[in-house]
Amino acid sequence: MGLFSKIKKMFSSNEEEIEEEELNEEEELEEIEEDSEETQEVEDEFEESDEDSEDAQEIEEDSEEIKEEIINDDELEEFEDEIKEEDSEVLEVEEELDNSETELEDSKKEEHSLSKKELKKKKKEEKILKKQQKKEEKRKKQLEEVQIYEKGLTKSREGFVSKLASLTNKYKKITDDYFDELEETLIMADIGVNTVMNFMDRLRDRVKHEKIENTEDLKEIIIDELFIIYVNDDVLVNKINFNDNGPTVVLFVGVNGVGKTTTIAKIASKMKKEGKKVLLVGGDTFRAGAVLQLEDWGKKINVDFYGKEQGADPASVVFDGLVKAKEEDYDLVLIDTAGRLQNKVNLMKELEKINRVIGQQIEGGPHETLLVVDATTGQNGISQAKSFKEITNITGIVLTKLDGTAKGGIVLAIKDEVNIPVKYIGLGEREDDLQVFDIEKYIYGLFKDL
Ligand SMILES: Nc1nc2c(ncn2[C@@H]2O[C@H](COP(=O)(O)OP(=O)(O)OP(=O)(O)O)[C@@H](O)[C@H]2O)c(=O)[nH]1
Ligand SMILES: [Mg+2]
Repeated sequence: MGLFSKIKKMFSSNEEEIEEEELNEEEELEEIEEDSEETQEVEDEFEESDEDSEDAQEIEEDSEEIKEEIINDDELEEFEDEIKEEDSEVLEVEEELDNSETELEDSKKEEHSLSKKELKKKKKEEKILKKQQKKEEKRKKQLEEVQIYEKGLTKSREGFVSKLASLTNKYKKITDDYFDELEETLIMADIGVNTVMNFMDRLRDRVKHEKIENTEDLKEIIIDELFIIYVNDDVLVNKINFNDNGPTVVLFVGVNGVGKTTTIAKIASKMKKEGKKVLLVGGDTFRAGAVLQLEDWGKKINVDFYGKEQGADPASVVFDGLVKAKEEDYDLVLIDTAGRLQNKVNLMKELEKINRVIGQQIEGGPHETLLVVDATTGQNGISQAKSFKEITNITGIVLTKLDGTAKGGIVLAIKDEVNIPVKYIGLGEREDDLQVFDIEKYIYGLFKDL
């Protein structure tokens, strides 16, 4: 089975699995109910034994009375027989009493072990319930995430994916013309010329070796090969590298207008929801209004902000912000920077200075330097990634505005040509429109209709 088939199966078979599990859990619950019926029976028996012992007590009291009467009246002989009878009755009752006492003990023991059993079952019941709730939440979250990908990638799906589909319809058989048009379609989708060239070579090889003739049979192989471009033997790291000893510092870089400030707000909002104490630092003192924009976001999402006036030295803002972060025990510091400096040398010097200050203040910092790239700028975005990689150590990419482009292929190109993992994707302008990048959900969201 191809990779894509596996992914598709994973997301769509989720429901069946859950139904089966729910059936199993129902059976377990029935068992528990049967057990508690058993407990009730033993409890009833226990009550009956109690009644028996009350009877025996009464008889004993009676015989005491009779004995007293006899002594008082001195009519021993007359009552001798009666006494004997009574005595044997008492003996019988005593025997019965003994029996019921051992029975009582037995049932007490049973009752004890059953109540233990009962307790265990109860705990199990609670555990099952909790498990069910957790599973339900997880399923809902996954479904929601997949839907967000599907929605955010609508334009790309309608763009190059539907072109791919019509290509399959147009050429039933694989021909040179088909390959040419496929190549063109992929380049138009911003996968990047180099990536497409390598991809086409691999595809031609597979067609030859696996003797594939129909374009229909090639569809899934195309998706698998695109997937392979991204994964490319690497361990996929989409997680933020958190600092265990003190605040984690994340620096955001990128040219102007790509979505740095918005992304910082989105990540801050997400991390706050996860329980982290977050500080925003307004390191973009270059552009008028930039400091205020970040401060406003802070107010909106209820996250603290540190900043100075426009024109202040960004490195000094960062310095003071980190002093505050250490003193007040922040978990996460997100630093905004200016994208627009007069030239590359200036930008490089500025970033070097900021990096130095961070490293001096917090060991191992910055723990991440995320380059923000606007997906709608296509190949220009790839060039930006290449330039930034030369001037500073980029650890991950945030690809914004994927909701606004029909060229979702840039995700594949950026990984293949720049070899930096995409860690987050932006799928809208609101604070919730951010997703941790997941290649499987991405591929599913893109090709589910193919
Ligand atoms: N549709 C869409 N719009 C986005 C996304 N991310 C950011 N934007 C919009 O892009 C515009 C620029 O975003 P900013 O966050 O100000 O970009 P910036 O990189 O900080 O810009 P400068 O501070 O000028 O360098 C704003 O209008 C945002 O709402 C996204 O994922 N999808
Ligand atoms: Mg900004």
